[in-house]
Amino acid sequence: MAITLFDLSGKAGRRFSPFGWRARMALAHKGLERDARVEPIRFSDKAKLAFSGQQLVPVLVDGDDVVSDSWAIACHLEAAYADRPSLFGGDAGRGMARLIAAWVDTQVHPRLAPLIVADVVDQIEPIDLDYFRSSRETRFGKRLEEIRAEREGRVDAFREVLAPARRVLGDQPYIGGAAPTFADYALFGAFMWARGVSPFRLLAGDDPVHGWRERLLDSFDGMPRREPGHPV
Ligand SMILES: N[C@@H](CCC(=O)N[C@@H](CS)C(=O)NCC(=O)O)C(=O)O
Repeated sequence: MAITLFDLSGKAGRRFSPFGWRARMALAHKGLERDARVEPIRFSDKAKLAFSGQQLVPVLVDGDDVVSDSWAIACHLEAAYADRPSLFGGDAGRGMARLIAAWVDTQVHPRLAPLIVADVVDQIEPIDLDYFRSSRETRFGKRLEEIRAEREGRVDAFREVLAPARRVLGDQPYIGGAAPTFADYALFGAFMWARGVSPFRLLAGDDPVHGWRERLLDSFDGMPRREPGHPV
């Protein structure tokens, strides 16, 4: 069955959506990423998503199924490709992956966004610049340049919010245990967003989260590392 992933796209097709990365890693986990067609969606292209009944990427089209929202995409893949490696490791794992995704959405992304959002303008097409600047300056209540100027003072808060992951990853290679699950991809998406747009250094080299990120960059034959991005 033909699979298409509608994913956010910047300059030269650079893919940096954290939620797009969750979906992309989930496809890779199921062995489907290589053959999936990618439909790049710029911020100004969102009318192309009208068929999905909403305006956000990622959207997965799998045969007759149209699935939007990265969590719904993971659940769809888990059900539709149940004979392939599990994304959750059962119902209990699914519940915990959902908690991790919710933690990333509500705690990690809000602390990460101010560190990197101003750099997105260098990675998007000119046609998207006005929309991006005005939507983000409204969201943050200040100019992108002001947000960037404050980031050195905010990086500690970002590192602190990773404390639960740091404690676990000091003892085991992945949040999922010996191998990654969707819980790992939920957090990893945040780092792929950052890597795709910003040279700002987020993690110290001796942070267990740094080592975990390295392992995931090398996963699936280095697929994430091959994506253009800043050194991390
Ligand atoms: N809950 C959704 C969130 C999707 C989302 O926020 N996507 C962003 C890209 S990271 C988007 O489409 N933004 C469009 C915009 O900002 O105009 C998911 O998990 O997929």
